[in-house]
Amino acid sequence: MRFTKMHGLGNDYVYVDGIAEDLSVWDLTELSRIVSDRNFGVGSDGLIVVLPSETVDFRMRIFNPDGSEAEMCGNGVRAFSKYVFEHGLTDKTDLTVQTGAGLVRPRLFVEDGKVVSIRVDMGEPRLMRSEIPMQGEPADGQVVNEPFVVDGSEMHITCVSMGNPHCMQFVDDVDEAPVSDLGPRIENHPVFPARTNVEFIEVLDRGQVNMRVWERGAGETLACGTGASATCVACVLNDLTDRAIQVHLRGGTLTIEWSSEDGHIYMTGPATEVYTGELSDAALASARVR
Ligand code: ZDR
Repeated sequence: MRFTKMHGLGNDYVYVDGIAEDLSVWDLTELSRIVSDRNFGVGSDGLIVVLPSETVDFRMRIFNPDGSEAEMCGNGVRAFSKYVFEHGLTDKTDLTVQTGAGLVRPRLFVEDGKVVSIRVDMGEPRLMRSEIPMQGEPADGQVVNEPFVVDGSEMHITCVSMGNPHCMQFVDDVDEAPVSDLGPRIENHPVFPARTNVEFIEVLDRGQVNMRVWERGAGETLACGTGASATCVACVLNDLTDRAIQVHLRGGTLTIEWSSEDGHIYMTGPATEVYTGELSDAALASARVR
């Protein structure tokens, strides 16, 4: 199986072209566990599969390193767009991609045949508690700066869905934030029936924040595009920043805008191809279904 390793700000994924490869012989859950493993596999924050779509340009599926399938991935969809353009699957620079979170629309900025930056219309954030999804009342209300206790630790959380769930809190200093301690406990807390991604945000000024993320099914990663998008929404809902901000992540910076015109989130940032390789049958043996 051929694959391509790509990343957006160090949030890295193994890409497999499901248009060229017959993926029906593979269990994609197990395949993601294998390729994501940094010792026994390629090493990544998950597996992304490029698929044809009957209605729009392409379909993207994303699997976490633990094998769970997620709805959407912001860094992943930027790298996906670069992949399909530079590997000759399309010559369009305005794409529509079907994801588990609905349609997203990447715009590619190309110089000398290379995609140097991608701006993605991520659609509208979903703010209702039931849409996160999160248990509690009122199901049709927003979760903004709500008191929350995990194993005796008290905090205030703001929750937003970008098609995938995000639970955010504001901290004084992201370097001191208990990401690997609280992250997994919030991720797996029973009030989040689909589990959740967890973000720690330090507001620098009305136009910039630092953010660290604990990703559902993956652990701490260097960056998260849907998390940065949700962060912008959380900052605006708490009146801590303007609607267009720079989100500084461990792996670099994303520009996020929550448009007051159409209510959509626009995420802008780079993507990088690292290498293309071939996985051996022996490494993939446990993922073969026929
Ligand atoms: C896939 C994900 N771990 C989840 O389960 O929702 C979220 C990852 C999002 C990804 N890093 C991004 O949006 O860039």
